Amino acid sequence: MTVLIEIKVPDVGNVAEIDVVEVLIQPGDAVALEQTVATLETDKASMDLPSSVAGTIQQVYIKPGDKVSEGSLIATVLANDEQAAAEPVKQVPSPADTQVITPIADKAPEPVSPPVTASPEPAATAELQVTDSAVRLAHASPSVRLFARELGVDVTKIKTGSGRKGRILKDDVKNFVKKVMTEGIVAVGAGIPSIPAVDFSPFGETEIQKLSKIKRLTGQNLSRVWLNLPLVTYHEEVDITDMEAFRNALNAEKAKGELKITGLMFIIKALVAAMQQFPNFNASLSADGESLILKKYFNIGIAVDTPNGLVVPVLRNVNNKNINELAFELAGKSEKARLGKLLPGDMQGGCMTISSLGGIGGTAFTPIVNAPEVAILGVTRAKMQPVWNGKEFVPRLMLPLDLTYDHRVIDGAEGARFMAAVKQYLGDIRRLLL
Ligand code: CAO
Repeated sequence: MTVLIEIKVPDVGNVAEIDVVEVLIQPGDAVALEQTVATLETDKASMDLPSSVAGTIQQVYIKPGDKVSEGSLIATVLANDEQAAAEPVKQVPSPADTQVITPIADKAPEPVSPPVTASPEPAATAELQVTDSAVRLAHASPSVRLFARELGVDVTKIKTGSGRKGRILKDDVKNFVKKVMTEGIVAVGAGIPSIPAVDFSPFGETEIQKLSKIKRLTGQNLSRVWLNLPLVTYHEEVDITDMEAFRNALNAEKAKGELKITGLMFIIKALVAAMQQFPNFNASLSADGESLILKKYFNIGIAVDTPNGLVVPVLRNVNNKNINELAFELAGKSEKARLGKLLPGDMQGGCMTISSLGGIGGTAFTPIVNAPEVAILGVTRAKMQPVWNGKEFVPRLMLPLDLTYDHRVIDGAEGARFMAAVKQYLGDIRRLLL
């Protein structure tokens, strides 16, 4: 038994006239399921009509340039045996059958005026599965769609084409791929949509200023970290009244012009003492995320603000250096940084970073980990505060600290214990000698 199936224009959403752009079949052609048989075009979109039946084209009723509408007959297909078996209606007997229902060859409808289907039941008509709204279809020819498919591009993601009526051309597909490859380094892996470009001119005058190379590289690195690491920031306040008294006494002993000690040197020492106590903070996660690489050296990166952007020179073997040596080394490296003279080696090998904004101000912030390190310490401005000592409020100099850590490596409790240790060291710097 053979089944004759009619391919008709489906409901494309109240469009009176649809242009036939391309006809891709002719009588006698074998047609596969989902194979495009024609391209139609409305004012708003172009649509490929995939065949929902596999078989042999028996008759074609349209040609390019024709105008059709919903229900117009496109072609008739003699369905293959498997489909014929599944098709309950509109059966056409094979030559061996005696009971002729529809003599296909004789009764084929005239191409110019497609007949109403002999079998009105929906199951008898293999209408093309386009979509229920032409507006949602991408405006591209079958060859462009094929090209896009070969490159793994979903054409519906290309919003408008550069062809007539916004038709998507091969070049649009190529440009789309180029855009994804250049912008996608950061965003596409995570499937994050990019921020759309905005024309600011309606709002006022603007000026374009190129970002420095340092800013561009820092930006890429920070975005990568932000997207890859689950970051937690923990805030703490540390009483540095005694430490500050000692620091002032030290500086008072210095001759005029001699390098002064800032509180940062004590923070560096306290940080390393806490890292020795909590080795997970002096570590990096292996690339496969399966193990922790514990470091036996203590190098601290210091974020330095320069006219060209942020750079992070590294102070090496901090555990073996005293406060004066650290002050001298940081002064030299931050000067080099501001003059743009740091060498790559000056910025490598850090174990943990300190970002100190204390000289500027602030009460708290959330620094971003300098991966592959697992934590960073933020510092903002110390200020006198009334602190309850059990009997009375006393004025104490309180230093706000912010610890951001990679939660894959550091647990919340571990982070809090680490900061409690830093607090203890800075609260009583004699403990650094223990
Ligand atoms: N609270 C109060 N005062 C502070 C302080 C704090 N937490 N930290 C520093 N100060 C004081 C210093 O004692 C110094 O005072 P005097 O002028 O009276 O001596 C003054 O602020 C300036 O200090 P400094 O910034 O020159 O020195 P530092 O050792 O504290 O910091 C450095 C050195 C290189 C870290 C710093 O100059 C710098 O560049 N900071 C910016 C880092 C940055 O941009 N981080 C952001 C990264 S995230 O985008």
